Formats: sequence, structure tokens, C-alpha cells
Amino acid sequence: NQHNSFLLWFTGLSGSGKSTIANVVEQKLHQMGVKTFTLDGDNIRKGINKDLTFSPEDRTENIRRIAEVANLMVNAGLVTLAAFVSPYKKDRASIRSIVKDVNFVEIYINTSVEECERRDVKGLYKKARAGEIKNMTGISAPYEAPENPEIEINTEEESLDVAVQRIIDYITPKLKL
Ligand code: GGZ
Repeated sequence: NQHNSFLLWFTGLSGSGKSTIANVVEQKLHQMGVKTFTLDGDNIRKGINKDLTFSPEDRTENIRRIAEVANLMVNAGLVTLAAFVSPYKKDRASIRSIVKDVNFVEIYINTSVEECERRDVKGLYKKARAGEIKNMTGISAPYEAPENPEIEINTEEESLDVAVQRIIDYITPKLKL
């Protein structure tokens, strides 16, 4: 099963649904016989990037290292999925230049901060409101929304299944199955 490898980059607020969507996309790709790897906060911020905070400078360094690692994986032939808040436009633009532009698919998980705060899966928004967490994206730190993402998902209007299928439909023609 030969395929072209590329990077699916999921950006959006904490709790927007990035990891959930990425995980289902990955399952579907496996069913299609595609070799994948997913990078997310669990395997990156607890490992290679455990020295980094959520300051603007450290977020930039976080994304730079992830982009370099993702580039190695893409070069090794894996469809690589990455789910990170990645709030800064300039950082996302630099991913695009680290990984070749044609291999980069930016997927904007557009969920309003109101909805993310309502879900508050990890209780982080509550802590941010109480001042226990500083630099919380959407509350006390910026999120610069993508203007021209390859794919935009509005999780408040679109079901998980439909969103996943749209992503699969976008990438299927890029795959040599
Ligand atoms: C944003 C934070 C913060 C702050 C901890 N701001 O929903 P989560 O928990 O699992 O995803 C968030 C994750 C963000 O890490 P990233 O590496 O994706 O961020 S960035 O791309 O901006 O470097 C959230 C948790 O870590 N978290 N504190 N202050 N998210």
C-alpha cells in the first residue's frame, strides 16, 4: 500500500474537539490501510517538550519542535496527524515552510470559546477564570484564527461523523491506495 505522506495539522482552542476528530480520522485511515502517527499534547508536552510553558515564546518553540518531528515522520512515509492549539498565525506559517507546503493540510476546528468553556472537559476554563491558570488561550491569551485553512470544521453545526468524512474526502485523492 503506497501512499503520499502528508501532515494533517489540527488547530483550535482547548476543548474544541481537535483530538477527538483527529483520532477518528486516524481510525478511518487505518481501515484504508494507511500508515499514520498522531502527535498531541499527551506524547509531546509530557516528553520532548516538557521543559516548555504556555508563554508566547515557549508556545512558538513547542510548535517549531513539533513541526520538525512531524517533518521527519512525513519523510518516513507516514500520514502524520498533529493536534495542538497552535494559536499564532506566524507559527502555523512556519510549519508550512518546514514541511513542504504541498504536504501541509491545515484543519481549523472552529468551536467558539463560549462553547469550549461550556464543555470545559478538563476544568481549565474554570481555573483560568479563577486566576489559577495564566495565559489560557481564549481567556487570557490570544487565538489567531486561520484565514485560509484547507479545511474548517464548525463543531457546533456539524456532527463528528460528517466532519470526519469531509476530512477523509479531502485527503483521499491525495492518497495512492
Ligand atoms: C491553553 C492549556 C493551557 C493554557 C494547559 N492555554 O484541552 P487540552 O488541555 O488537552 O489542550 C490544551 C493543551 C495545549 O497545549 P498545546 O501544546 O496544544 O498548546 S500550544 O500549541 O499553544 O503550545 C490544554 C492544556 O494544554 N493547557 N494550560 N494556558 N491550553
